[in-house]
Amino acid sequence: MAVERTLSIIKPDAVGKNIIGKIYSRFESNDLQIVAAKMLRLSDVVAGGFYAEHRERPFFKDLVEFMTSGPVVVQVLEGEDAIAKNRELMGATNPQEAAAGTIRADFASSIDANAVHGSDSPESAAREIAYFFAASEICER
Ligand code: RTP
Ligand code: MG
Repeated sequence: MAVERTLSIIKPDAVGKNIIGKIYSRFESNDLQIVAAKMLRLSDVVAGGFYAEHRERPFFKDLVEFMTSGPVVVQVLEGEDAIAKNRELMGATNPQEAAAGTIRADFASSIDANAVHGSDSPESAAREIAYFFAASEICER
């Protein structure tokens, strides 16, 4: 296993539920370190560009509408096997299918309002980290 970085987003539903800290605790207690973080409101253009791979999917419009409905918290997580580990902590996309004890099983209410995003491959992680952070905004730990 190698030390990796992955891009994580706490989505508007979870920010609205005031559970940023609870989600950060999941990362920290599983040896993922937060090496960059910011809160922001995504515009349609920024949310659409982030999810560009889904542009032709039927849920794209709802996805962009949801991601722009309130502030999000965006962070870079670093640790051993960080990309797969974060996906495991998140659970399945649909919270009803997410394993017990995962972030989505515990905090998400629907496939749209599913609390968190996490990069799904090294290529996505590199692209998504660069989408939100300049190299100077990522802190060595
Ligand atoms: P994410 O990208 O947000 O981490 O989620 P994911 O990898 O688990 O799921 P992905 O397939 O990349 O889909 C991105 C987001 O689009 C919404 N979605 N809705 N209605 C649907 O069938 C559907 N499928 C996906 C979800 O909010 C998902 O997180
Ligand atoms: Mg995805």
